[in-house]
Amino acid sequence: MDEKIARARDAITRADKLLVFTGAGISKESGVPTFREADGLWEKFKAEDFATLESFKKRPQEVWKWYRERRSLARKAKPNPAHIAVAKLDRLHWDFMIATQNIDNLHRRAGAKRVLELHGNLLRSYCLECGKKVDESDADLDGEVPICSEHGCGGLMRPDVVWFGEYLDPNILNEATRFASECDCCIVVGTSGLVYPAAQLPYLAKRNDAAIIEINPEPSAITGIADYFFEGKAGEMMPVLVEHIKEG
Ligand code: BJW
Ligand code: ZN
Repeated sequence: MDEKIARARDAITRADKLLVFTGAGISKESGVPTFREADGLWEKFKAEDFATLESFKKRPQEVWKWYRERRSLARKAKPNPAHIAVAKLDRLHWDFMIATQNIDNLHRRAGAKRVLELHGNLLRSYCLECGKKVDESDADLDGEVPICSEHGCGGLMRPDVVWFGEYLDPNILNEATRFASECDCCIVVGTSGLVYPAAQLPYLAKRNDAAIIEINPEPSAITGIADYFFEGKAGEMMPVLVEHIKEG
């Protein structure tokens, strides 16, 4: 194990271009639930009832209630040692990027600056009619479905997240794709690797001969291409990997 840790650390330190790709598992130790585990969100809430535009248009009140609860949880949650270790890499590494599928804002709250939010941000909303974006406070009217405040618009506001069947922001996806295709080390933390196009990022990195390091308590769809798989919790393993890498 120690030898494996040393080699993985070495791959991180030597990398000219370093990508960290994260999923819900990195925030689990902060109390934010994952999706596809036995106690995950999709166990209680059907994805097609809560994470599609069609369901939102049919039942905006119910979908908003779900997102408000998740907002409140995300606001109360604190970055855990894994987010903090990733933010340390952001400070130390000159050519670095986090591509996260998470919408909980915890990477930024841990101090990371270079973050690509592939699936949006829970704390923002946008208008279905005119596209106006607002932060949480503007759209957080108690219990009501928020309506656009743009003069004369009155459109329905929706959470600024990517639902199934929706395109990811092309600028963000392109930047993540380019970065992954050029990186020489990719650390994959806490994702089942089942949701596309995000899940293609480690494969693009692998195609560029990048070292793939994965942290997950369970094997994922990505484990097959991992050079170093650390079977464990992000909050325990990530700080170990980043230990000894010196702050500048
Ligand atoms: C720990 C831990 C600890 C536990 N430490 N780890 C190609 C092939 C097949 C299908 C498709 C394809 N291309 C597109 C699709 C369709 C679809 C898709 O991928 N479906 C698959 C599920 C089959 N993709 C889309 O629809 C995407 N859009 C798109 O492709 O547009 C083009 C298009 C347009 C029109 C028609 C067709 C295509 C959009 C996907 C959007 C995903 N949105 C969600 C919801 C976001 C909003 C919200 O949260 O409400 O994003 S779904 C959900 O899954 C969320 C997550 O970001 C995403 C990924 O989940 P993640 O993070 O991997 O979590 P889990 O729960 O799956 O895994 C957690 C992991 O953590 C586990 O492995 C645990 O073991 C581990 N863990 N504790 C470390 N302590
Ligand atoms: Zn509007």
